[in-house]
Amino acid sequence: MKQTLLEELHLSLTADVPFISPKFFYDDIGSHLFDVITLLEEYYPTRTERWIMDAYRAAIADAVGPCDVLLDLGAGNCAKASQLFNSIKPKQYLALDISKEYLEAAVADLQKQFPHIAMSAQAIDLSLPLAFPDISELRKIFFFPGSSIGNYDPKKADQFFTNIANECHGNGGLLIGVDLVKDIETLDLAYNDSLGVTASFNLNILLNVNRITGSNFNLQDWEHYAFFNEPLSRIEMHLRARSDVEVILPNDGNKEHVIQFKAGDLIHTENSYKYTQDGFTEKLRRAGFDSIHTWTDPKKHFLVCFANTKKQT
Ligand code: AVJ
Repeated sequence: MKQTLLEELHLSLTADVPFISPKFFYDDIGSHLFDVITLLEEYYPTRTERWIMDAYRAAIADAVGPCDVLLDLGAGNCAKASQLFNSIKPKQYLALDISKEYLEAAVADLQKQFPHIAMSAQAIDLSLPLAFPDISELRKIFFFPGSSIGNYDPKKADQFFTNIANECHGNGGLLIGVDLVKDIETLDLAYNDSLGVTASFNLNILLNVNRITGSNFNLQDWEHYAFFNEPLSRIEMHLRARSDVEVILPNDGNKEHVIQFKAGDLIHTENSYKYTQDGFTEKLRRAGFDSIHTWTDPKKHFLVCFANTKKQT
C-alpha cells in the first residue's frame, strides 16, 4: 500500500517519539534556505566538497571513465552536477529530486547552457525503493553529493548502496560525497550558525506540515535544537516546545486529532550521520562495489568517493 505524504505525517507526528522526515524541509522556502546554509561560514561541507571536486577534477573524471547517463540523486539546483559536465562529459543527464517545481526550473535553465546533453527531470522520493527507467545496457554514473547519505540510518544506507550497485549491472558506479567525523565544536557550529539560518530552516518544516496537513503549528511555540550525538556519530536536529502546546491535526474524515506537547518536548526532524573514511569505504565494499577511489581536503573534513562496479567477463 502506498502511503500518502498526509498519512505519513499523521503517523510520524502521533508516534511515541514524534518526528518529521527531513524530506519535508524542502518546500520552496526550505530549498532556498538550504541554499543559504551552504553559503554560511560555519557550514563547511558544501564548500569543502566543491574544493575537493575542483582540486581533483581530472583524477575524478579519470576514475569515473565514460558516462552514458549521469543520474543526479537529490539534484536540488543541479549546480554540483553541472560543474562536472565539462570533465565527465555525460551523454545524458537525469535529474531526480523531491521538489518538482524547483527541479524543473533548474533543469530548464541548465539545458540552455548545455544544449548537447539530453536532459530530463523526474520527481522521486529517495526514501522509497528506487525505480529507474530501464537503461540497463548504458554505463550509468550515479551522483549523490552533499552528504545527503548522512540522512539515512546506517542500515538504510547499506540497502541504498546495494540497490545502486545492482542498478549499475556491472557497468557504472557511484560518485558520492560524505561528511567525516571531526571535532565536536566544528560539527556543532555547522548546525547552530550565528545568523540563525539553520534554525529558520528547521522551523520552516512546520509551515510545510501545516500546508500539507492543515495543522496549526505556531512557530513562536518552537525552538531549534541541534547537537552532536557522539555515540551514534550523528548530528540530531529537533524542534523543542517552548511551553505546553496543543496542535490540531485535521483528519480527512470528520474526526480531528489533537496532539499535546509539554514544554521541552521534542519533535525529531533530522539525523545527519558522520563517517570515518575507513568505515564509509567498508560500507561501499560490502554493498558490492569492486574498487573505491577516495579524495579528501587537507583538514579531512569531507570525503568524495567513486565506487566502481566492473563488468564480469
Ligand atoms: C542536506 C542532509 C546534507 O545534513 O548537513 C544542513 C542538511 N540540515 N543543515 C546536512 C542540513 C541542517 C544537510 N544535508
